[in-house]
Amino acid sequence: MVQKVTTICAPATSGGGAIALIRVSGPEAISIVSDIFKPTDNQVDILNAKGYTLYFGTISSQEEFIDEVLLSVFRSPLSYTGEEMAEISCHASPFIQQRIIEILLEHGAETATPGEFTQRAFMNGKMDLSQAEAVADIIASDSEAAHRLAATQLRGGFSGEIEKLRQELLSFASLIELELDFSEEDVIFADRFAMTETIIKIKSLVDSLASSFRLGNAIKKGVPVVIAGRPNVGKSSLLNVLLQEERAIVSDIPGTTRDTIEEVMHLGGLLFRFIDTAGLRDAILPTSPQAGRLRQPKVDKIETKGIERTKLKLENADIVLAVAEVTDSAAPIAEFAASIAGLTGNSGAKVILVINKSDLVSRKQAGELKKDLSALCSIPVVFISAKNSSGLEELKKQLTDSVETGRLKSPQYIVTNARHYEALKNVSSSLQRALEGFRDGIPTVLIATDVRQAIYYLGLITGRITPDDILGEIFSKFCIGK
Ligand SMILES: Nc1nc2c(ncn2[C@@H]2O[C@H](COP(=O)(O)OP(=O)(O)OP(=O)(O)O)[C@@H](O)[C@H]2O)c(=O)[nH]1
Ligand SMILES: [Mg+2]
Repeated sequence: MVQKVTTICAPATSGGGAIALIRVSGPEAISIVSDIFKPTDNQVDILNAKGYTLYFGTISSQEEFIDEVLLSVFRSPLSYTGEEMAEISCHASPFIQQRIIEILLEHGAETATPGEFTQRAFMNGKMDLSQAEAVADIIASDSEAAHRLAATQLRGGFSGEIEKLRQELLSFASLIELELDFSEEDVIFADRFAMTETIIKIKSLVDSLASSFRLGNAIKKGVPVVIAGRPNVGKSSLLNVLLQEERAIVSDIPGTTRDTIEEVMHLGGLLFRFIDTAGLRDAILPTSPQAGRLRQPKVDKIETKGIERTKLKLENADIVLAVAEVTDSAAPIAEFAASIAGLTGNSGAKVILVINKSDLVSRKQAGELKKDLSALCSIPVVFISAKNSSGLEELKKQLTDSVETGRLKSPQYIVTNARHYEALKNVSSSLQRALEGFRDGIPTVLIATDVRQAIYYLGLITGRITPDDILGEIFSKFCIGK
């Protein structure tokens, strides 16, 4: 039985402002709205209004005047959802909005579920799945880079790339399927060498897309920057001076910060997520010869937990600011930086060595330390004073330079969505199996299964899973004559 399509309504704007928008979509949208809306111009007939027209009038319920509003009419299929639609712009009083929704419900509309307008737009072919997902991303985008990625996806840039790959694999699969159809005659349509080449090419594109997820995700949620170092070196002071607010407690007692503290900040059109951590003691940085040099009060249970969290954050960091003090000498600082890099696991995080408290030494001393450090370690070194706010511009530059912004020039090749990432990984492993199949001389029918799997996973991204596609390809390209 075909389910009856309902007419849905919901406010499209969130609280605040002067004007609010209420959306109505579905087969009865115009007739329901015409029941409750009285145009100021009494010549106007809303029931027969054309699409893309706008009317001024009032909304009332029986004798109760609710509001003066503007009514926009959209006719199917030229609307956001593809259905008949009306949009009511009313005054933004929560009471007015609530009353209008109630009246719409009394006249036969139903309340929309979250995302239902966009879901209908997808169902009616107004956009594919990845574009529908981008609608949510563009609403949530809060930095220039996140907006650019969501906007590209919304306009179909990413879907376009996926669709190209899918089409290539479809042609490929159709050749293999043809061979299977003609298996008794033992014909070979597809050149094995060319096929392997194509699969290698597609797989490397898919892998490159999947590898962009780290950047895409960081841009969407904020690039995680972990501030780590021994107790008392000024990690919390650095967080505060970057944020320009007293966010974390600072004191001269080592072990002040127990928990991790996260705050976001925009730099150069990117969102960064700074994570201040509990200081790491020598037990965790075993290579340091400095043990015993610092005042080391007994580490309690809470601090131990904090340190565990620091380690966890280090494993998931994109960038680590390894903070040390200017009064230390070059060798132990370099060893400390190496230990921090070791704690980042296999995450491939970029480590920037930050030498704090540069106000405590002369320029000459700082210069010498810098020279010694550059001989000992190859990571970038920035001298700052959290106390005097000096060196911060250089640090910010290092931070933005650490993000592969070059990749942002081709936003259609950046994956921001975990679902897409999972699908791409599945595409890659299916293609890997197909390649191994060719290499090991596996029967074509099994290789075809792997290729079909890859097509299926690519189709999951854009929402175009249609096994009939393969047949369509065969008949459109080959005139077999029967
Ligand atoms: N002279 C000088 N002192 C600083 C600077 N930055 C921080 N301090 C001082 O160093 C001490 C420790 O600072 P915090 O920011 O609490 O250090 P932390 O690394 O967060 O310490 P824990 O949370 O205990 O690991 C405080 O007394 C700060 O005032 C600086 O640039 N110059
Ligand atoms: Mg601290």
